[in-house]
Amino acid sequence: MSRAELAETILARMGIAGVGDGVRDEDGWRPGSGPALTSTCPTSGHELARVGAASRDEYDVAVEGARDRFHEWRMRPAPVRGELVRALARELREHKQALGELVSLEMGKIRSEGLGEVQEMIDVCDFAVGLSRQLHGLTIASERPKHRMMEQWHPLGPIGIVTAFNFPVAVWAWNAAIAAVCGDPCVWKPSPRTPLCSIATQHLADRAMAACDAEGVWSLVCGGADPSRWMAEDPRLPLVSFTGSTAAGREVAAAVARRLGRSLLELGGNNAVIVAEDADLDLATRAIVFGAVGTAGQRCTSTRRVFAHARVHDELLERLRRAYATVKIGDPLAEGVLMGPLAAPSAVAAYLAALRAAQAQGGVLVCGGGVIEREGNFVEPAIVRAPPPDRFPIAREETFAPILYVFRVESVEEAIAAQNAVAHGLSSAIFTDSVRHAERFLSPGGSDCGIANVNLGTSGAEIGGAFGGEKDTGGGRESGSDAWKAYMRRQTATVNWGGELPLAQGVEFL
Ligand code: UN1
Repeated sequence: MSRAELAETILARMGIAGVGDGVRDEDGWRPGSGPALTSTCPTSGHELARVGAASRDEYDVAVEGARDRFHEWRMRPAPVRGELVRALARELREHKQALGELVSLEMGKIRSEGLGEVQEMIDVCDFAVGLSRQLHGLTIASERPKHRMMEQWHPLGPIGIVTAFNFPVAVWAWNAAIAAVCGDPCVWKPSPRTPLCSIATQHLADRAMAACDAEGVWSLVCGGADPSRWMAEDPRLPLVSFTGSTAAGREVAAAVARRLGRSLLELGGNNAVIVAEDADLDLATRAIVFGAVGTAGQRCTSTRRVFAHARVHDELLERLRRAYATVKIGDPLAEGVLMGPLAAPSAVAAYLAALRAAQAQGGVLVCGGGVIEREGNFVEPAIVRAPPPDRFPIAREETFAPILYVFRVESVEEAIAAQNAVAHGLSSAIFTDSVRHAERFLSPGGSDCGIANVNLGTSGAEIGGAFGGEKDTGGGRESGSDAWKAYMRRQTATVNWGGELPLAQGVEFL
């Protein structure tokens, strides 16, 4: 069976036929009349499908549809809005296997990670359904007699969601599930590399919307950079949630800021693991291998750097080398495979260029470094023994590939400083059995990242916490905790239930 036929078979299992249409608005599916997108299988290099991207007019229709729906949706009680998300979770549970396999096929992550991605969607839906009964404000003591002051959270408006290839469906769900219960319809612009995943997900969303009389809450506009720019510049979208590169995020943020809109940015990371002298090396090794090799190093949370204490450095490096030798590379849907292909030939080129730079700057290749001779974008996961960080600028860059730089340090203090000395600030971890080291790492002068873990790796966060990071990661927070507040507008409301009109600050007037 060809890969394109396999895609068709998986989609058929989900009850989906004919996936050329790249636009889904309030009125249904349309073949986008913008430039066609080609979905290419990273495992074979063969075409999976062609999808028509949205033209500007089609994009406008989708945004107008979301606007129309907003006026009704914001007035539905939040727990009733939650029913839509519950219906989506039902669809996702039913089709978890097929959608997970489609993610593997089109994006290249292994089956278990594809299924994990769909599970992450289900989890955030469950969270959002509960949240729909918990969207709460404060009551605040008023200085004026017989006055009540309170804070309420209202729906914000239609929002734009731009997602990346590496989590082609989960990141939409983080935004779309929370936004929907917050009262905001969403227009989704997925990565041009993974249109099939987004089309399949939208079909499941269609069924949930049909069951809840909610057409137009979730719509889809496939496309490349154009629809992202349209969203960024579009005053009809008070919030744009953008996941992608720091360079692209900067453009989006600037364009959104020019119109005084809100952006929620999730722009990658350069994540480190610190291994202290008293670390459990077994745990550390497993966590580092999953962090660096999982998803072929193409998570924004992937582990890219290790700072190992001199006392454990050599042993850790040896354990990593041995563990890397057991990693089976190949078809991400095949049994036992732990690493699939990179997304595209350009990613293979970036991998090779980074390794060339690493070696030119004094890094020593411990293992990997080669391109695998077969169809598709396969490389070997690489470990590089790194010279001191100030002489090794390549490690300050995020290369979306399975390359791990291992540094030798003399203290946790030195490791924390080196860990923080990069532009990004997404995820971080320390392996230690010392309370002092752990607390030092978690203190205000410790890790400067949005995520800081003790005795677990940098990737694979759960949805219950707020997800995101600082500095060049963009500062946004998505998913759990109170990340919902980004999708709502805050209103301070004061009610005078007395017969006088006292003014605040004791001002006398009239
Ligand atoms: C991403 O790579 O864009 O924490 C998201 C993780 C996943 C999400 C990654 N839950 O690795």
